[in-house]
Amino acid sequence: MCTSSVLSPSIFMAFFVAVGCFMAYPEVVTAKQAGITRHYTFNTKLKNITRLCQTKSIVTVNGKFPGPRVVAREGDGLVVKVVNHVPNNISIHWHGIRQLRSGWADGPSYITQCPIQTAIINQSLQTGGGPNVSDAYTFNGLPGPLYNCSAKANFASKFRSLATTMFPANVPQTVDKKFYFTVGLGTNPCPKNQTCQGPNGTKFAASMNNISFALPTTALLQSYFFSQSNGVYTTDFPAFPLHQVNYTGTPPNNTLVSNGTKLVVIPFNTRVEVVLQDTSILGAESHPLHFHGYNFYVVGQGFGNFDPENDPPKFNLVDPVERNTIGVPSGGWVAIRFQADNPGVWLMHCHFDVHLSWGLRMAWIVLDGKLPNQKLPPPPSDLPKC
Ligand SMILES: [Cu+2]
Repeated sequence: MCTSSVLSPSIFMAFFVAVGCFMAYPEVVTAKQAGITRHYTFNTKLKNITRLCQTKSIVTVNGKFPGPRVVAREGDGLVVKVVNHVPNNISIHWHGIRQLRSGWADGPSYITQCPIQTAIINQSLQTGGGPNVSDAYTFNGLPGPLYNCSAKANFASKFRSLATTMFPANVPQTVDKKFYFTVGLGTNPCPKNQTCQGPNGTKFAASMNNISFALPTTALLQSYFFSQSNGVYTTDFPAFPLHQVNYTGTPPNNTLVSNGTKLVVIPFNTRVEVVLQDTSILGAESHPLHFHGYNFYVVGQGFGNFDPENDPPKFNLVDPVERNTIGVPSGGWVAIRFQADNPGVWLMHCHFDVHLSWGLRMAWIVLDGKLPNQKLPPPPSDLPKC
């Protein structure tokens, strides 16, 4: 589980579900058993936790950090009742659950739902400060022994899919639509009568294709479903950067980003390729990009700028790893492929809290297919209100 205080004023929590017996009994993967429904209650509350010789008040579930284990068997239903005892708004997202046609339960605030409002009436703890940057990213609530160490040898890059009949790698061999997204840092002008801490007195920003994502005040999925996009979002997120430069070379003098709530629209079942390109603007950095609603295949990666002539022939279309989060290499690129078989509105974002809050995110609209089971169902009656 990881917790973060990023989507100020709401808190975004990501959980990992332990699928019980998956490893011990691989036959559950193929044996389609009728699932049961399991009920959990999550009371989010602040608790003092000591890590790295510091004690901090952090958001916990049921007073536990790491959070409680959620156990389920494949095919089970899970009902998690979240009661928010923290003074901030909160939303909960599940990594590893694809949310097939269930985007209403995906979690990210103002993308697929409005956040869960606080059950605390007196909001006296509002500090008005900027985003809190995490001191450390943790596994099971503990920072690693080599914190601040950036290992160059990437063991995980050697992983492959099994690509067997039982565990196939359904990599799109051809694609219908190609995208090239830059990911990186930039600046926004400092508002008048304010002092800013960013480069040359500006405000730090982060962007995809130089667009820093502006969060709407109503949830995108709702606006889309009820055809009320007017004034909420536009569908003109560019497939390529509008200004082409040497993304990993000497950075341009103008580091300004543009700001907007721009989305990409694709038809159901489109076979998509996205090349995510890091930029050296205000420093090259690795960005862990997470895509909601989908798993994708990592078909290629490299350093420097992606070469559309010479890199694609080297793609692995046979047994690439299937992921929902991928690190865009610092000063490099990564190419992913997926088939858009899950209708809805899906967030794609850097998982570094500070980059996310600076706008390193965008969203995809995947349209309904023709068949009844290819359409996004209506929202549940208990969807949180803004
Ligand atoms: Cu990032």
